[in-house]
Amino acid sequence: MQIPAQPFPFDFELAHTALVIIDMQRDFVEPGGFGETLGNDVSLLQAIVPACQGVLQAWRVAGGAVVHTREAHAPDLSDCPPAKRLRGNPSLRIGDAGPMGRILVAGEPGNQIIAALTPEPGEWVIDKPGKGAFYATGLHETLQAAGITHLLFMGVTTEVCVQTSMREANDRGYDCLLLEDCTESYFPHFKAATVDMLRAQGGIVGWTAPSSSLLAALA
Ligand code: C5J
Repeated sequence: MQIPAQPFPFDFELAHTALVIIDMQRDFVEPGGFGETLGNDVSLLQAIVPACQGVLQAWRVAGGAVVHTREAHAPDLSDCPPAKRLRGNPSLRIGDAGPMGRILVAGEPGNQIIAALTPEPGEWVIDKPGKGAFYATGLHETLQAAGITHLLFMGVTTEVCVQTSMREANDRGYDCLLLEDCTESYFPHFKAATVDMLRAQGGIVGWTAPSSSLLAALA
């Protein structure tokens, strides 16, 4: 398959490509979670949910592999360095009790993927303690074992966990494409800058394309 993309068309084989959905969990998208404790307007992120849903549905129908990630820490916070927990002045820190349970802790209501994108049996769900999906997760080994060479990214937030994961993937040899309308930031100018820089210099980190290009190829 080939889809129009920037900086040039993106070629991929369905059998060797995974859709990677970064951190579409209640902690970031709904009020009362980690995103809001940092002072952010989470409604900005809710705008991409229909586009993400459309891509996920089409990808499932096509039979492509799906990875869902969650930024999640163990209940004893043994995988949360103090440098992360103590940074800044949030209204609640990681591990504190909030309206959706303990902030950014695995198994809590706020840590679940939003209902619109609930993982289906057979899809990979990766809990990651860092911003990048490849740090301390075993994701690379899982993808290698499945023969995955190409990754399509969507999710939040563009300049933090999405960008970090895409850079990690690029360094590990994956060809990566970011679906522009399926990612969002609490800071729209950060999203715009990230999309620009990922595909600059001949696709130094990867490609970007609107989801309509992928949907047209899958139709
Ligand atoms: C952040 C993320 N923004 N999923 N996490 O802290 O991007």
